[in-house]
Amino acid sequence: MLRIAVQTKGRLNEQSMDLLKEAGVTVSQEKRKFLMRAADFPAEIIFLRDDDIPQTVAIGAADVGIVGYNEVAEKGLDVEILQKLGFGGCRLSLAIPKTENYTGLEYFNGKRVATSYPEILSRYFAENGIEAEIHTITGSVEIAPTAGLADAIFDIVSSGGTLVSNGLVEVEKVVFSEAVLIGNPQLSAQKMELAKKLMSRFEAVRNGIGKKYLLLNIPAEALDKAIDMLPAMRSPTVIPLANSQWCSLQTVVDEENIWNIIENLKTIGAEGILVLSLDKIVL
Ligand code: PRT
Ligand code: ZN
Repeated sequence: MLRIAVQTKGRLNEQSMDLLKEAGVTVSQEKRKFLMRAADFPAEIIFLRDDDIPQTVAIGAADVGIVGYNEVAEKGLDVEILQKLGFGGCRLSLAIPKTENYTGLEYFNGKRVATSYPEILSRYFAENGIEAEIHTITGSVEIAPTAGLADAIFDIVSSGGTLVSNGLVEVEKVVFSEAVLIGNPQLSAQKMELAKKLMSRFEAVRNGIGKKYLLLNIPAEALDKAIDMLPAMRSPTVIPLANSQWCSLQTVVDEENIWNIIENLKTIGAEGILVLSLDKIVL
């Protein structure tokens, strides 16, 4: 049995639960409890605040967890990063009031910087020879300069809208983050087996994102041209049809190119084009 830590609520909860569900690890959404057994995989899900996930995994109270890399980097605990999960993308950046004239990193010498990530920031300043005062704040860091509590902030940025609405400008992007699967470094062989199974399912789900399955009929004489138009994962599947002058082509394509590909294929005689949704790709 693998115990998986997931954020109770907040930005990563929904996508973590969706990913688990797509990977065949489902719990009842109706009566949610702190600890829930999955119906279809030997796992249980423990719901926690994201700040507590690295420690819970480090001490082995959970075997693996889904959490932002920023939390893992800040806590500096003994956990393994098993897999990047491709959602929850953001960065930890330094920002200053937009009325200030930014002269480079040395600007921060002697300044007061408010943050919820003091460890990452003090490491970064130390590496770059900057001596600043770090003020640890939990909660709305972005209001600290206006409130007179700090000269600058070091905080999570994604769209940048929060900075703009607080009159701040991002001047240094320090750490790029996304949701990651972390694991206890001393997992038993049996738990490691389950964690690996989970990782390969996650990968299959991610491989399917933004992809479509394309099926079409093409005159045999245009087959080579059609294959050239298709960026297949290996090479497209070609199936002869009862009418020997035609064949069927099947392949996976990127969703964003789908209309160009279809229009190009039509110019060389493709017919009966089907575009199918695709859930998972196991490579
Ligand atoms: O209650 P709990 O402690 O579990 O949650 P939390 O409130 O500490 O974290 P939560 O749910 O806000 O975020 C969880 C994780 O999502 C973070 O640790 C990051 O890994 C990731 N993430 C991705 C973000 C953002 N994007 C993000 N934009 N976390 C926070 N923000 C904040 C940002 O600081 C800003 O104040 O959202 C605001 C909007 O950002 P902009 O730049 O889009 O305006
Ligand atoms: Zn938190």
